[in-house]
Amino acid sequence: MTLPLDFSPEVAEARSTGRPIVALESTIVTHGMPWPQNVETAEAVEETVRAAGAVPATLAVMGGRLKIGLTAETLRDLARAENVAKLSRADLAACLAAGGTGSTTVAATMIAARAAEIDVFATGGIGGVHRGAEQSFDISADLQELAQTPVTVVAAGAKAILDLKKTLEVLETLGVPVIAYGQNEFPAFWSRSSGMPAPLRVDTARGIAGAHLMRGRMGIPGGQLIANPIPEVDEISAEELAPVIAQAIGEAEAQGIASKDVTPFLLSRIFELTEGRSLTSNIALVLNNARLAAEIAQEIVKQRG
Ligand code: PSU
Repeated sequence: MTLPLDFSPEVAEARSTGRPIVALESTIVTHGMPWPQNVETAEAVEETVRAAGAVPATLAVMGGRLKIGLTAETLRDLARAENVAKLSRADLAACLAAGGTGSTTVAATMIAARAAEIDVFATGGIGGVHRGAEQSFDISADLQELAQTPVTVVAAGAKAILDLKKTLEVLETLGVPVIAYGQNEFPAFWSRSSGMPAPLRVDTARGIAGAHLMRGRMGIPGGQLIANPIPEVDEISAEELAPVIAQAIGEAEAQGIASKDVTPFLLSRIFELTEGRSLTSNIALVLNNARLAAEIAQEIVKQRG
């Protein structure tokens, strides 16, 4: 039985001509940003990938089909829809089998990208170990996915709402290469600095592509996390954000927000508490990641020969 994959005309064309493709996720659209900035950002991210010389493939599940590349109209419908399922490794197959619709998180997008033979994926920030995980056990499935699925994920680090130290520890345990791009420090999503060194540093797309291909040749399962710091002009300092994040987390606890709802709740509260500045930064960092992902995708095509 073949997989229920539908390639958009643009992606199908890129596949047949061997052009570089960058996968993009859809949970950031349905759960990560408010309307209409969510669709505006998704369109700008696709344009950025094109301008940087690759082809964008935004992934989502629609009516039991895994869409590899969405039309502008479908993207708009998805961005506007309410109560869309947020799919991860655990529920992606069940949703497809039931003919359902849902957006893909980092974990689900990695699985889908691999099924569609796409090597590189750009997002904002991966999920990770939530603060207080020693009590709640709340750890994103994104980390396990990075350990299993051979896709290079470009993100601005892990979201600063998380416990970044524990997130790095788990990534180390799982053997996931965490590569900071162009700096020694692991970036903290809205800020360039987390106070923690990244385990690895690579300064070129060429080097990142080379490491990706070497892992494949060696048969090492799993992907790479490329931690690309937000541009300086767009960052919000960690000191400024700390009390805002603490307040949002306090409210989430008081309201009993749990599991998949935690990250969307925190992002939306931080948006309100910073009067929209966190969203402006989030958009800037996603565009920055899209550019780097397009360069890496091109390098992979070049080096594969
Ligand atoms: N990047 C963003 N905003 C987001 C996400 C990434 O800038 O909303 C999404 C991704 O889909 C990621 C998810 O997989 O947040 C993490 O959710 P959780 O912590 O529930 O695993």
